[in-house]
Amino acid sequence: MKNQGFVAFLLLLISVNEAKRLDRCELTWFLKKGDMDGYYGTTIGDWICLAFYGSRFNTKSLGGRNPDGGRNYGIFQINSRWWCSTQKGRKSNGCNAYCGDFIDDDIRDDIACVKIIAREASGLDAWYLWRRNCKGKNLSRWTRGCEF
Ligand SMILES: *[C@@H]1O[C@H](CO)[C@@H](O)[C@H](O)[C@H]1NC(C)=O
Ligand SMILES: [Ca+2]
Repeated sequence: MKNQGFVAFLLLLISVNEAKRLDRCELTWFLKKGDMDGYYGTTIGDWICLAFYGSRFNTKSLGGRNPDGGRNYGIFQINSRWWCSTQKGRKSNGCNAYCGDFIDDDIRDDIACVKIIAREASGLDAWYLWRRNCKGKNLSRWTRGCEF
């Protein structure tokens, strides 16, 4: 695990600065680590693009009420109507998760959940934000310059 030092470094940076906003390359690193590159036909660029338009990379982003009654949580804007429970401490819905865990600084569980969503929906079509802003676009700029 030669990357462990780097993770510790990132976590330290995050906690020291109480930063809620990841930078684009940090997010790329977490996505690659989560094996998101090519996952159900998706690319890293798709996920970065979604995170940008959904939250501006803010891990604590919480959206307003959706027409379906849910709210969108965190950097990937996960909808509580379908994927997590808003009841404190209770884990339920598609990701068997508590929505509050999607607005903390640790995005690994968020990534695990969006993988479930991508698997069930065969990609990112579940996200209106992605369909409107990212689908069919040239996404190379989202990962440019981010090599680890
Ligand atoms: C996407 O844009 C980049 C740079 O802007 C370009 O090099 C690349 O060829 C484009 N890809 C496609 C499929 O158009
Ligand atoms: Ca989280």
